[in-house]
Amino acid sequence: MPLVRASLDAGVATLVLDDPARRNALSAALIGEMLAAFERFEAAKARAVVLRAAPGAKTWSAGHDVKELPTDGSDPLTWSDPLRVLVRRIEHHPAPVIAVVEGGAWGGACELLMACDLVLAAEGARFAITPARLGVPYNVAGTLTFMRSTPLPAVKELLFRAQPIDAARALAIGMVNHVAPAERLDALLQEILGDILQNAPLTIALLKEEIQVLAESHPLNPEAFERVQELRRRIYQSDDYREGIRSFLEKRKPVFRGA
Ligand code: YXS
Repeated sequence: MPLVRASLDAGVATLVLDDPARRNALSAALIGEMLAAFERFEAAKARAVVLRAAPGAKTWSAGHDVKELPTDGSDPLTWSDPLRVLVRRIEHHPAPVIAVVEGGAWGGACELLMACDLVLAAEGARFAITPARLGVPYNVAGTLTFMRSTPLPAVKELLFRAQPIDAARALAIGMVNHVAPAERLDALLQEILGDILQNAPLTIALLKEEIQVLAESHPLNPEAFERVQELRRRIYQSDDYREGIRSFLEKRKPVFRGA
């Protein structure tokens, strides 16, 4: 049973997350199907990609598949982690990726949205960035994705509180481009696609890549990077990290002890 539905119509690709039983958790299997779809979209020279869940979904995506987060002391968010691969694929896809969000976007799903070029949210959509809720030491590139798309005070509040915010608040802090009633989202999407499809695709692809390259250009001292990686290692090898994952699997609140 496919976990995503991919289609291409009049130059516009659509990718629908379709694993409702697991609330569209970004498992390696689901992400593998998304990556294959992006390859097909690029080969077909799709002028835009629309990324959405099934209309009316209560959860857009529950984020990284918690059941795939390692508790053996290895880094849970490495360069080759499927979510990291997907974020980079979207950031460098040579056409606009437009997310249409209904329901909740949790944790890594928020990073996925921030990697998209535009985000259209239904009024009932909610957004939560949750590493602190699970005790996960988010990785440097992922944190930079958050920082690039939302002002620091808002990012810190989202990260420290790990609580969902509504679409109005997400719009106010610049996390999403537009908020509309769910029944108006498709009309808004068509308006935006209509403008994009009238413009030069090569120029749009170049502008997107220029912005990405400039946004990624970050003078990070190797010593500082290694120090942060050491801090992360202490966390993913901590009791708190194991407790965070265990509490999720046991469907109970975590008890963090700072060790
Ligand atoms: O118990 P069964 O087998 O029916 O499965 C349940 C959940 O275990 C499963 N599920 C997930 N499985 C793996 N990874 C997930 N992230 C995940 N989320 C849910 O889906 C089945 C239905 O879940 P249930 O009963 O809770 O559904 P609900 O409708 O009552 O609630 C939907 C949610 C999304 C509000 C709830 O499932 C939830 O809070 N999920 C976790 C959201 C979250 O904290 N995501 C962050 C994942 S970790 C991540 O993205 C980053 C690494 S980080 O943490 O650093 O941001």
